[in-house]
Amino acid sequence: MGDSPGRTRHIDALVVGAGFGGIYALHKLRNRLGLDAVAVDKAGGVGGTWYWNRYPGALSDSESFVYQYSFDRDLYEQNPWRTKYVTQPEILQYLNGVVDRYRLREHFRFETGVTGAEFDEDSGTWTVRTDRDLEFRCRFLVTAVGLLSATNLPRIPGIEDYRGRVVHTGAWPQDLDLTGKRVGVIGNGSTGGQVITAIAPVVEHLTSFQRTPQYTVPAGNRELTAAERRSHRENFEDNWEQVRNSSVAMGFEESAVPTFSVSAEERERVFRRAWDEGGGFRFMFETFSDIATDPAANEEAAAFIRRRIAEVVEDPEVRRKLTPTGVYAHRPLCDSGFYETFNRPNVSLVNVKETPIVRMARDGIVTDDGTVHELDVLVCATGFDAVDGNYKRVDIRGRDGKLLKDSWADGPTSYLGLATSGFPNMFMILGPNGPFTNLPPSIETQVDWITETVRHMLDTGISWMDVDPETEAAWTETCADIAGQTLFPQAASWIFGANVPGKKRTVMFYLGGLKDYRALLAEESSAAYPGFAKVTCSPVPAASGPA
Ligand code: FAD
Ligand code: NA7
Repeated sequence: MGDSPGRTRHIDALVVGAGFGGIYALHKLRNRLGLDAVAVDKAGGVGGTWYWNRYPGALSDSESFVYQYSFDRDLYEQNPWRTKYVTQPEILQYLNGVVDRYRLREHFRFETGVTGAEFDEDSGTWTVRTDRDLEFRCRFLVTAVGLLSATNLPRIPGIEDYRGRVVHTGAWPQDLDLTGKRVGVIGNGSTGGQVITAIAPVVEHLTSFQRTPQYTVPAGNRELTAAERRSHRENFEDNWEQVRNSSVAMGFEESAVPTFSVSAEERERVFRRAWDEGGGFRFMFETFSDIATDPAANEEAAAFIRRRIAEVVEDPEVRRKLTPTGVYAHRPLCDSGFYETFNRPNVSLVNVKETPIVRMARDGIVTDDGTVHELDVLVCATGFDAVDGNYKRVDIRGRDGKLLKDSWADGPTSYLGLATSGFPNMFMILGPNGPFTNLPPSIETQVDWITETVRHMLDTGISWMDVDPETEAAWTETCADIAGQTLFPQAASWIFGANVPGKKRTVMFYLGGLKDYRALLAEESSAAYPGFAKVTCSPVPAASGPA
């Protein structure tokens, strides 16, 4: 883009992030509103999650026909995905194709991290600093910084003495080949499950360090039949209508049948069919209506999975360590042979609650029974400082110089996951207390709403809009109320910020489903944004205006 060092670029809108959210936001702001919009990402290219997470086995757990954009039927029809789920290289290629198709590439700046942003009330503009000796002055700041993006690394004493390599799955080095190596993997969530299953056949030895056993069901990945692919294309409108009018937006009808309204034999049949067909969300939400809300129903599903583990895992001690006992209330997982992997002779399992990691030595991990687990590479599949992690790493100052970090000291909040009080014209994609769903349809919903809101401001001469603090507090309460009606808060997961040491446990999602969420957004915009204070500066700062 030919920016000279130290230059301030005056633009209409800055988008931060080049994942699903940032790409679509840039497309809408430039190609629909005709704004001078630029996007930056600290990554070296497009893709967000799918740029960073290049670990072996990286795969979507949303089904491919809904893990993509729906805003352009032609784009959808040209998409060549042939399997039930999609791999990281395929998604990365798809997103690069989207960027080229809509002529967006020249408007991205990569390897450019945003370090700070400050809002000026008088001019109604944001000044955004980067690590590149380049700053932006813009009216609209759209943050698409990712909710599973800021990596969470375990703090292990002596890590600096270790002479092997330490990697996080969310920052996977492109040159790493694990073939024939002794590899340790800390973590057994969605990512840990994928990487363990993928690398076990190629490494010399794999040691899996697990803190909490997980419930996971088969993914059932397979080639889609020609009839399925045709049906996805031909039923485009109906499928996406169904997705937008569902709760988790995964492309299936959520069950309305309570677990105990059917006989024990029927329950077994339904669970068995879901197990054989595959899919974590299907197992939790397509089988019965109350697995995520009723403890007894939840236990029925959990017991079914425990019985399958007992059938699969041969060694009684390994089986005991792999078998979860608590509530089934993490983000539902699916896998490509996770439990079977622990029958391999080159795979061992350490339960780090029973035998904690005490330190790292030159050659590997030392556990408190005195064992040195010798490792050439340590893989941390330890997840993310989810939702607000990337916001806390940037110095964002809103009205009266207030720091976002301080504003969120008791946990991140927002109105509708889109905006937070005191930070006018900063629109978040997948901000705190946004919908908990398959994410592309929620991202599209939010970007469409942001685009219409910006259009409204341009049309009506509003300079900036700021969420009313009471509206935000009410939304936080709504999200807490809904979460409280589910079993999800009972599991210590990233959904509630419970996975990072020292992080305050709090509600971070709207669990009311995409259908209701979309209705709330429509209400807010059709009533001319009652949840926001609106200010007109004099003179109104110039923007390019709608094309
Ligand atoms: P991201 O794709 O995370 O992009 C955010 C970008 O912002 C990053 O590239 C980052 O570098 C950049 N950024 C952050 N801070 C700054 C800064 N200060 N300056 C500059 N750039 C910055 N969701 C599903 O719905 N289904 C799935 O199957 C699924 N599978 C997943 C598998 C993995 C391994 C992971 C980690 C996540 C998965 N997700 C899944 C969630 C996934 O993150 C979303 O689906 C989606 O990709 C999010 O897009 P995004 O654009 O909002 O954020
Ligand atoms: P998750 O789901 O947060 O899983 C992280 C895993 O790492 C989990 O097993 C954790 O155990 C474990 N962990 C984290 N820190 C430690 C330490 N310090 N010691 C031992 N074990 C640790 O992250 P993922 O990347 O798997 O998945 C995140 C989302 O991305 C997923 O839901 C998909 O949407 C894609 P714990 O359970 O906390 O005891």
